[in-house]
Amino acid sequence: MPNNFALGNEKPWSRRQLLKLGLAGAGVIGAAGLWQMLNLQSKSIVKVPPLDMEAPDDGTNPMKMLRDFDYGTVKQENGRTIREFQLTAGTSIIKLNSAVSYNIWDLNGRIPGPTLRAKQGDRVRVLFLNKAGHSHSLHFHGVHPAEMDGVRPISNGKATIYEFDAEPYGVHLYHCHIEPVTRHIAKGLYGMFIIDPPTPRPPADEIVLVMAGYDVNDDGHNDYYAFNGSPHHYMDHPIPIYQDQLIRLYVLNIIEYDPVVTFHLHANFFDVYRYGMSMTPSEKADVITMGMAERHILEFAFRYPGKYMFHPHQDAIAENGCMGQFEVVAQSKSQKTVNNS
Ligand SMILES: [Cu+2]
Repeated sequence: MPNNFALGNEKPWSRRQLLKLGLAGAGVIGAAGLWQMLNLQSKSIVKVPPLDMEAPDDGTNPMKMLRDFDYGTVKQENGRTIREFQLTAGTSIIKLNSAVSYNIWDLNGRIPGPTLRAKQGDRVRVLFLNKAGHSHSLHFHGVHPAEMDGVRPISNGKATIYEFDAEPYGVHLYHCHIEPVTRHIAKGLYGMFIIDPPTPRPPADEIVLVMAGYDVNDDGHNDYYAFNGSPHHYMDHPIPIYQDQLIRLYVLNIIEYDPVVTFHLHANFFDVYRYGMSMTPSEKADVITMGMAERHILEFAFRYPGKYMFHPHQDAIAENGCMGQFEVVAQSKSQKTVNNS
């Protein structure tokens, strides 16, 4: 295992450590940095209502996760643009409700792990440090050489580097691939991996929703379900969005034990970009069926203010936590004018 090495407890990894590993680049912001800047600028004309950031007291923060994208650190090395990410696996306890707590494996202290975001053609470098007590790995969906497939165990206290070109564009995911994989995923080691197309999509309020399940008594059946880690959070704290604002949902189904779920949006229809691998929608729907690890871009805007639910149409799954709502906030005429200018 030539790619393994032990690291100390420093966080974030120091420049000295990276230099030792030959990982410190020139730090020049090139085309990829510019793309990221333009991406963020185009978002500035998108209207996003203020967020109620009240978080559960266990370290999860579903409100922050909605619009939180990790673009990594951009570097230039030998004429190539590198996008470098750091992911550390750890352990933590989350509260599923006022009575039930659950031990999970996390990535960078959160469940799901960070939403990593690159542009097609970037060189992606992921520094993975395992501090979660068992052997783990990170397997990325996408196209890459066999040695970067992330199925080799990285034991506790060890680190490795996954490096590959970001292709093809779309909504992908990453997850631990150590057996039993079902358990390693269900305990929390997963996240979304977005590769943006060469020409950016139109400006929109972009939101991440990851559906997951929790089997707290280890009987092979989920007892609770969640969007972005916390059961029922978006029911109790609706996601504010603006009326007539284009919403771009990145939705991932990472629910283990249930072979398939649906995603249903109330009082609306959405354009479906399957796997995010197209610039034109394949269909319009208000329910989409998603097998394990399926993920799509769903786009819509709400015509009328008010609260609207979203959930899998398997009601038992919804009722046990995988349920939330949007709160559509009316835009004043002046705001609309600004938005359309
Ligand atoms: Cu694992």
